[in-house]
Amino acid sequence: MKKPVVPGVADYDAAAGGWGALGAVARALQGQMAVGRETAALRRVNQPSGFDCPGCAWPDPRHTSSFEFCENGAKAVAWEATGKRATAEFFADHSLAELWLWSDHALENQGRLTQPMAYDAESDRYLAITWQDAFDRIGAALRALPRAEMAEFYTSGRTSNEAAFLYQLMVREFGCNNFPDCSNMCHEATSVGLPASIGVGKGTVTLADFEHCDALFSFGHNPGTNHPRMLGTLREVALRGVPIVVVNPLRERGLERFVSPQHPAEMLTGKGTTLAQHYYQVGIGGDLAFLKGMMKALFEADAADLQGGGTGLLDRGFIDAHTAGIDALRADVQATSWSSIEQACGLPRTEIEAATRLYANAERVIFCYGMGMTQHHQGTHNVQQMCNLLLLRGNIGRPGAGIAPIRGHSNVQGDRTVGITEKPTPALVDAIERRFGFRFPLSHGHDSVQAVKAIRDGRSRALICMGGNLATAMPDPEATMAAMRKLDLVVHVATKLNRSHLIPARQALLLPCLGRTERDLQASGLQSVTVEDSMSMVHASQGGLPPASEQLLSEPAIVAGIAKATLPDSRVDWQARIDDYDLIRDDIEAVFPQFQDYNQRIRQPGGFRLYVGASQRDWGALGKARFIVAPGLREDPPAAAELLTMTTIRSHDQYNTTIYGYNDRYRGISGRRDVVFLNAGDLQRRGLRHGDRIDVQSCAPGCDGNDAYRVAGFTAVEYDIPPGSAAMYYPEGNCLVPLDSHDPQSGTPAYKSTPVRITAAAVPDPPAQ
Ligand SMILES: Nc1nc2c(c(=O)[nH]1)N[C@H]1C(S)=C(S)[C@@H](COP(=O)(O)OP(=O)(O)OC[C@H]3O[C@@H](n4cnc5c(=O)[nH]c(N)nc54)[C@H](O)[C@@H]3O)O[C@H]1N2
Ligand SMILES: Nc1nc2c(c(=O)[nH]1)N[C@H]1C(S)=C(S)[C@@H](COP(=O)(O)OP(=O)(O)OC[C@H]3O[C@@H](n4cnc5c(=O)[nH]c(N)nc54)[C@H](O)[C@@H]3O)O[C@H]1N2
Ligand SMILES: [Mo]
Repeated sequence: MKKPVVPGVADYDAAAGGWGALGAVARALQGQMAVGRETAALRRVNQPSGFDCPGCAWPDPRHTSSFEFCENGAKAVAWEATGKRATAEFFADHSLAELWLWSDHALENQGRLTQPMAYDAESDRYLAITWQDAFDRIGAALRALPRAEMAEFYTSGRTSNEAAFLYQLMVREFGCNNFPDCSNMCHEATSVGLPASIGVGKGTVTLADFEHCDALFSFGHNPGTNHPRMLGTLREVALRGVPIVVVNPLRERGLERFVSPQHPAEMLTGKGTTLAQHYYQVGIGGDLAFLKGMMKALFEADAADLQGGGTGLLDRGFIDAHTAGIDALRADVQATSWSSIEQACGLPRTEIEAATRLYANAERVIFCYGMGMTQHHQGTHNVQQMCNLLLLRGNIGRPGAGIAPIRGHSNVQGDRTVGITEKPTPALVDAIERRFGFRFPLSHGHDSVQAVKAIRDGRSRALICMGGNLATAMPDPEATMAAMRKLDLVVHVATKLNRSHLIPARQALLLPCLGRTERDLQASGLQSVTVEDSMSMVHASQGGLPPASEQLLSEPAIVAGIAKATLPDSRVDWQARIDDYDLIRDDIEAVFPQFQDYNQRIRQPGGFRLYVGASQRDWGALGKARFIVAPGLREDPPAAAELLTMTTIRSHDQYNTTIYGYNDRYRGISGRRDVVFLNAGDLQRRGLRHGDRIDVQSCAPGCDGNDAYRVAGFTAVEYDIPPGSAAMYYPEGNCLVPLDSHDPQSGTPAYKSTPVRITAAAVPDPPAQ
């Protein structure tokens, strides 16, 4: 039967990249009224003397000499370097009640914030104030709290090492460890899972390893959209004839075929490079079962090989010398039946065995993964089962092999390295005391979910946000937003207006900061900041554009302003550090010895790599790497037979909660985001057709029947997705996810697996115009 024609929905047949990508960049620049500002900025992105691209955390090649083309990096730069401004006049013209009705796209598209503002309840507007007034108000409100732990300090991962270090220093001197962080919603399962497995919470590979691997597995991430520069690396891997194996419920074009804009021949012919030739469409949340299936197949093939007189498929020398726990793992895997594995992942044993052969036939293997693995109830276990599989063949700690969590925000990893953590170690407490002469409490603070709950329950009364859009990014926006309205103080340090800023507390302040692209001039001259990418490379970033407004302060300067107003007896000379960021780097080096010679080493082009023990088979305090058993096959709430499992994903035209536009080119969607991707059979069984309007009811524990956890009037799109699985965009789908739905180990919200009921829309189609 022919599919009905649905506005804004079509099949996309072309490769990723190519002219489509170039055209999209041109449109993005035009849309931001390019006045030479953005194009000038683009020439400096990821250059040795330029700024770090705020687009993603994929590393730069060593030879950062030529302009590396990336469509979504260009969008991120154009969006920040825009000529548009959200001025005091703009805020005088619009009440918050009115702005609330604007779309997320329209809010940010108003342009850069230009001066500090405070909320005035009487007029329901933000009014301009001076910086000193802003700092004084924050200081007074924080000092008025009965206890330091009644404040929450959020960080979004664009914050530089220097700003993040000063921020945590201020919060610690203030006396608390409440550090909700975007990382808690992102790769926290990595930060909790990897240390228990391999002794360090970071990936073990570098870019050079991609030149030596013999197979590359991609689990649950979409580089064509979210890390487009990675496609260049995948292309080179594919051209070496190395198999790329994808485990993902959706067929993602960016993983299948790529036309490289850096290669004229590909651009002229439009004939791209085939990337993944092996694609395993697991059901959403089926990864744990799939990984256990691969281990089961590997153990079985190993036994057969030994029986046939071979030496086996496991790396026994490595396992004996470097690991503990294989017997328990083997027992668990053997006790798990093939039929239960097949049922839980939705793929037949034969396919799992084929994937295992690809793995076992390769000498050196890299596993890359993203949010499709971490944002589940079993996020931590997913990460650890990938480690198990790698360890079984000695694929950690040697060239061409390893685990590669693909991080999100461009400095989310660095922020954690320099102390943004709600769980401080005694070593950190001691090091801060040695350097600054004060001690802070060891007691654990709040992560993101705990912070929102503390605010909801009135245990926390103040919230400071260093960037981000917490209310929209968190699950359960209703609960989160209602909680935020009850605060005494909320402060947002931001570049652009977003929905979180429209939720005023008793006092609300909106403080505009410099972006990565802009010149940061302080008393000692032009400053650089530093960032750490997904592969633990630390390098400098220096903006070159004139600031969007004369009134902008840098993030470090804003932290220092707040600190001075909050801590009149501070042990830290805040101003000296703002005058010269080298002093902040000296502090970082003193507190975290792995940054030795920090100021020298970041002056080398390309920067330096932080020590990652597991890359050297140094397992740190663990002594040995651990095989870790995950109980069962699925920890996400089971979707009863009549329900589907919903995941939430990024479109090609967004950066998290920043909506650049309404197209999702590689999935064939244009001009809209109100869609739900569904399997043809699932549509049919519900008497629905491609293009029908539908309602989505969350059936997570406690949500069924509650309208707050419901999305109404979206459009069904028949898509190549396994039966039982469904997908919609983030943040539109966030209201389906209750606050309690998270990985119990890491607290990562389970954004990627909510049981839902899909029905024809209760409210009929709007009448035709
Ligand atoms: N342009 C752009 N770049 C970005 C971002 C952005 O929004 N826009 N965001 C940044 C951030 S903060 C992050 S964390 C990264 C995110 O980058 P990704 O990790 O790629 O993020 P997502 O789009 O959420 O989706 C991940 C993939 O997981 C798959 N998936 C969904 N559920 C499952 C599942 O149960 N199992 C498996 N195996 N796969 C599943 C989806 O089909 C999708 O292909 O990108 C960063 N870079
Ligand atoms: N349903 C669902 N929800 C999710 C996810 C998902 O996959 N599905 N993914 C989660 C993930 S991985 C993440 S990381 C979070 C993201 O959560 P956040 O990091 O909180 O959100 P962003 O959308 O990245 O924040 C955008 C805002 O950051 C501000 N900003 C931009 N640049 C700068 C800067 O240089 N400095 C400062 N101070 N501010 C700046 C701008 O004001 C902009 O409006 O969302 C999470 N939420
Ligand atoms: Mo993220």
